[in-house]
Amino acid sequence: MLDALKDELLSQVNAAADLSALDEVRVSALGKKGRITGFMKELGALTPDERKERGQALNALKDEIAAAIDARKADLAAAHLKARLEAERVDVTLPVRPETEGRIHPISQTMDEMIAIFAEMGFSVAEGPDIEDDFHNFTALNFPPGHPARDMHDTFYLPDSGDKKMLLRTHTSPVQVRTMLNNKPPIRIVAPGRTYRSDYDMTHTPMFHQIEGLVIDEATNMGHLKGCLVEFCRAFFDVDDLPLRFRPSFFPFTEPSAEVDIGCSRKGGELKLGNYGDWLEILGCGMVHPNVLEACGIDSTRYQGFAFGMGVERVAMLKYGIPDLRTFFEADLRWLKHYGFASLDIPNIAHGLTR
Ligand code: 2U9
Repeated sequence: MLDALKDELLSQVNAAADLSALDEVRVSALGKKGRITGFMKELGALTPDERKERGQALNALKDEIAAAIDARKADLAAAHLKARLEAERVDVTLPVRPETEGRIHPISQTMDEMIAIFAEMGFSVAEGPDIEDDFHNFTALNFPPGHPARDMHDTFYLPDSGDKKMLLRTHTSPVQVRTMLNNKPPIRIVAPGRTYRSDYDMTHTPMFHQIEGLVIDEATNMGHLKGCLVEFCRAFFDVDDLPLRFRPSFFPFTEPSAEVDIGCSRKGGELKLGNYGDWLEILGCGMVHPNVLEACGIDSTRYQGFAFGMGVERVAMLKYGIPDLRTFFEADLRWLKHYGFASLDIPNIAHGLTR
């Protein structure tokens, strides 16, 4: 009779398809109300001789079933692991999935190129807030009261919030003002960033980018200004003999002031940069006005310096042949794919500004 039970239990153990089915077999055989346990309980009613013989047989059966359960458990665990390894296998030899690769916007690329050139000359990069107050954007820069740039039509003013009139900076010059107020000369910085003017047509967008430079020291003069800008333009446009022309101009914050043209040719409707007799305006500059130095806490009898500014979109369009200003801000992925730059192509004077 125990032989029949043994065969039945062993076939149940071997038929158990998973760990929970196997546990059910264990409970039904060896649990508190299990069949083998049931026979064990009946031993008390037997004579000592019968009990000894029956007890040994039941113990042997119990051990055998328990061992069969353990063996089946190990088999199931191994099969489970094998199935997982099969299902979760990673083929490391597969080629990588094609990732959509981002591009660097021409504005960022152009600013990085300019910064690389100025960094090589010893300039540091300075930054400041886009939201400014009237003092840092206008007053400290010698804009007289009633100057048209202060007009609502030219500047984005924030809703009146009490003591200070806040606005979106119309140039990055307030960054230089803050630098002068917080640092002692010598100062040698460039300030790249977003600027805002209430303007929208073919050649103006309400937000655009500038990079401005400022050098303040005891004997800084216009020769330094010229040398710096000649070096910059030749490196940036990659034309070794690029001629520059300084035309007298006016800005409230510089005296004397100049606008700078670079040599070009427009023959056949095609623009070429170089010594061809024609001229193209590229940036503005001048010697920092003594009123500006004083407003920024610098002794104008001891220090003087030069400043310059240029529009990033304008030079990016020129250098990379981008015909329409407004496309810069349309976030058109096809445009960015065409005009954008590879993300690891970091501008560097030694290795070329772009590959
Ligand atoms: C301080 C003192 C002087 C910055 C300067 C220009 C000339 C200039 C324009 C070029 C095209 C702005 O983007 S644009 O419209 N800029 O012509 N900017 S000098 O002079 C400064 C700046 C800060 C404290």
